[in-house]
Amino acid sequence: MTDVEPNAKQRLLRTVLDRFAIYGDLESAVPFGKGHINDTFVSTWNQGGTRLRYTHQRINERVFTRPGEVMENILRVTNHIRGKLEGVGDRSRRVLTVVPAADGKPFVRDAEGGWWRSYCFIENARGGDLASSPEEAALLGKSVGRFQNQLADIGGERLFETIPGFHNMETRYTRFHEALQKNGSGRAGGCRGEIDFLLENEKRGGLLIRSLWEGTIPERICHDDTKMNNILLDETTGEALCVIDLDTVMPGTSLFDLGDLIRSVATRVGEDEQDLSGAGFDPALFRALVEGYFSEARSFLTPAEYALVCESGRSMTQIMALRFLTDYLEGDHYYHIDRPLHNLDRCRSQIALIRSMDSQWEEAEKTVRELAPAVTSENG
Ligand code: ADP
Ligand code: GN1
Ligand code: MG
Repeated sequence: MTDVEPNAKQRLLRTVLDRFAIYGDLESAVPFGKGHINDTFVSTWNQGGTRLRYTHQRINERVFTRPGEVMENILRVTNHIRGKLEGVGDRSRRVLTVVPAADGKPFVRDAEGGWWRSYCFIENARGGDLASSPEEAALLGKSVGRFQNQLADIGGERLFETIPGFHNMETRYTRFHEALQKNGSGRAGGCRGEIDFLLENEKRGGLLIRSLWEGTIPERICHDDTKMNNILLDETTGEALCVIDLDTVMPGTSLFDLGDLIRSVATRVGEDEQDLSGAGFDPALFRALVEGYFSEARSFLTPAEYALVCESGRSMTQIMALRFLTDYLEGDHYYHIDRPLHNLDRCRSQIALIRSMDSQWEEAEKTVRELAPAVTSENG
């Protein structure tokens, strides 16, 4: 919510919540989670003596300029996955459930024109910022491979591109160059090393998107924001339960998702870490992650996709370094930040990860060759 005082915020939230088709008495509604983009809240209701929780999000309209299209995509995707989970006992913990408004729409518009949506809260689940073991990394990889697999046959109209050019390295660089030239925040002088690193890597970073444009790798429905924190794990069993944060599900390449997983899972420190002494690429987590992902994605991956696995990790790490630094140079308008240098710190952690990937490149390529199954002619 915008610059309104806390009580007004609470009042606005309650008016919005009243308009969803949720029964019972509202007990509380509080901010929740660590997402960088939307405003997320969790509410607790007493429904005939049983306590139930829901998630509510005000969609960030500076980022998603067509929220109606975002919700259309999300409904199609969640309905399709739900169909695949027919007969699975805790289906509503394995796919997000959109709670409609009282008028049947999948959103509510507030008095300021804001767009709100609600989901059933997935209980007894947690997100995370760092993989705790290779076993966990494997489960995370498997969950994203499964997610892509579930959506492979969605059919119908092409999904909306909710952020056009989201992972387009070339337009991201254009914006970076503009930010550098303007230097509106006056911060460029203090991050010359990071700027130079990104400039040196500009051409290589475009390999993934160019492969997609040239048709070397196929277009697929992908999630586009598969950092670890967007996958909920079962608190009790540790199983990767549900891929959430579906605003960016749209056509892209499978490697955007695998690359973002490599960036956030096969790493020794999280993107927010300021002490980079222990930073680096973790080959054991990488092996487990990729093996878990392949176990689900082998039915569709092509040789050209296998060949770009390591490059996908490097490229997605680079695009995040670039976006964090661009936001820093532009004055921190995009990502939620907790401290003045937060975006610069994030850029630094990503660059440290790329340097470490580069120093272990051959070994990582060898791992992929060992794990990639002999690809059948249908996939090739
Ligand atoms: P953002 O786009 O801002 O990252 P997310 O959709 O990722 O927003 O939601 C922010 C956080 O809220 C998630 O990381 C997760 O911890 C929590 N969350 C979102 N939806 C649910 C849900 N249905 N059940 C439980 N937790 C949720
Ligand atoms: C944002 O929404 P969230 O916090 O899950 C961003 C991703 C970045 C990520 C970095 C729509 O993800 O692209 O990788 O921050 N999402 C959007 O933490 O820009
Ligand atoms: Mg998120």
